[in-house]
Amino acid sequence: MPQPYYITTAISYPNGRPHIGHAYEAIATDAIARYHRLAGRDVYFTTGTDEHGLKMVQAARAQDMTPQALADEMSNIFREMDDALNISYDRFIRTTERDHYIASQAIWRAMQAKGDIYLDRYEGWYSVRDEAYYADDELIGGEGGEKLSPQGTPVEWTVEESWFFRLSAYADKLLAYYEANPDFIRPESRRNEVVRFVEGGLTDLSISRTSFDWGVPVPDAPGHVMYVWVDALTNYLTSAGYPDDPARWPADLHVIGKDIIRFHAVYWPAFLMSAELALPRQVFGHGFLLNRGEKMSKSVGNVADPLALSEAFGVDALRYFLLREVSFGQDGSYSDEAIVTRANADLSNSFGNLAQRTLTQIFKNCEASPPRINGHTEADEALFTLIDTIVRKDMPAAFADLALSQAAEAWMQGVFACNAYIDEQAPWALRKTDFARMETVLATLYICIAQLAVAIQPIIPGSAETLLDRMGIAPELRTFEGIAGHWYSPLAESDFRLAQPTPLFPRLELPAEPA
Ligand code: ME8
Repeated sequence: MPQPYYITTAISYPNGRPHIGHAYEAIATDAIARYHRLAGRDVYFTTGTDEHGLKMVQAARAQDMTPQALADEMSNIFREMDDALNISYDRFIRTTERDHYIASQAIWRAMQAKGDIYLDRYEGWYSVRDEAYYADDELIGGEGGEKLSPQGTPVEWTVEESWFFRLSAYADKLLAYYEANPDFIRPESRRNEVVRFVEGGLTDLSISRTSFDWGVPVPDAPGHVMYVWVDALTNYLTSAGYPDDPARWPADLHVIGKDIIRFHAVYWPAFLMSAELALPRQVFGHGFLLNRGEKMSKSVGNVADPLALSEAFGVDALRYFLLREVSFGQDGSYSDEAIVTRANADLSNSFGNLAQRTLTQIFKNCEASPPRINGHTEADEALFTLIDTIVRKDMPAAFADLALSQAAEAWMQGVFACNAYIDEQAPWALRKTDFARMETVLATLYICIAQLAVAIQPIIPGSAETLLDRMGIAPELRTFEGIAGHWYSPLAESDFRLAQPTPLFPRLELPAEPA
């Protein structure tokens, strides 16, 4: 039985169109999911939209729509973005779906049965944008002296009757859990931030609202809907089949942005402990994407549309750029120039050119059929050994450790080595002097290129597939282990013939208008 692996993104607020930060999270999570599939696991990958809460009510009102209509329209656009970016999700969950109401009410009842939920009055500073209450000493001053949340969003003094969750009872249990599971929160900087926050003591959490009705109804409490974060976090359980058959639970990895680490690494495990459910194995807080080093904001007008970027540059150029350029866990910056420069250097000039040169020579000189190896030299052996190490050791280890940019970097080392080998061996010159040696050189490159194409599938799945199809590589060979051990035999069927090769990654130009 393959080992199960359950991975999730955060679920996005569909109060507006997706931005590049949403695309980044989906792409990074997809690469990890695809890596685990290649490594033979039974992967279950979920993403979706978080449709309740005051933020949705207000965004809908501003556009004279119902929250449901806004959610329907925007959720579709998020799903279209995922499809356009080749995101291999197994379920796209919407929190307005029926099974999600059932799951949210079930976890509520479980926490209530534990004695962790009580009714009280709430007064505090509430940020609609963050959908969160803040303590007075957490607030910061704005430019005009107004009070702002730690995220810099406006807050309002709010008073309401509310159900509370006894979060204060969980501080010690959480700290013990972090201690016993040092990898629960990553990267290290996020873990330290969470531990410091919990060590400061936890206050009980207001978990219902009476001022609007766009949410999951609290069981047996007319007039109360759940605080949006209670139902939002529960999406991971809903998708796992909770409460009837939570066979997919617990999650192996929640991939989220650094701004919502507290919800996932403090509130969520406390809810789960209260409901006596298993905790996710890991929460990874990735960094933020900045536009040329600046925060994206609608008012500045520098919010890039991921669909426009992928249309302008190609899905795989965008995916490769984001995963190669941004060290996973750190903030990163993007610009049209940076995408074009990186994609041209690595994909067009290095890998694409290597494949094009090799396949064209096989097409022209070997009757379009991948040649056999006729004996081998030390140089061939050295290249094989290097590519084998990269494909079977370095890249899987980097992916498994969520070091996505390192996986891409290791791959590029392999591409460079192949390019150095082709220049040194000069198969075009051997054609007249030593045909058998030319065949060996081209066969060696053919095998190495197939290996590199297999290993890079998590990052650029579409282009890797196109190349592997063109090269006649059978589907069962397209895994880390499947591709290994074929050094001296051609990988394609003997009657396979290459078509006339065309460039896999045409060189990109900067668009006249920014994408
Ligand atoms: O937070 N760069 O939704 P959301 C990188 N519904 N990542 C970014 C980003 C940026 N500039 N901006 C946002 C929510 N993100 C909640 C989550 S989960 C149970 C509920 C990330 O639409 C952000 O950190 O504001 C989050 O992980 C995801 O995009 C959705 O953000």
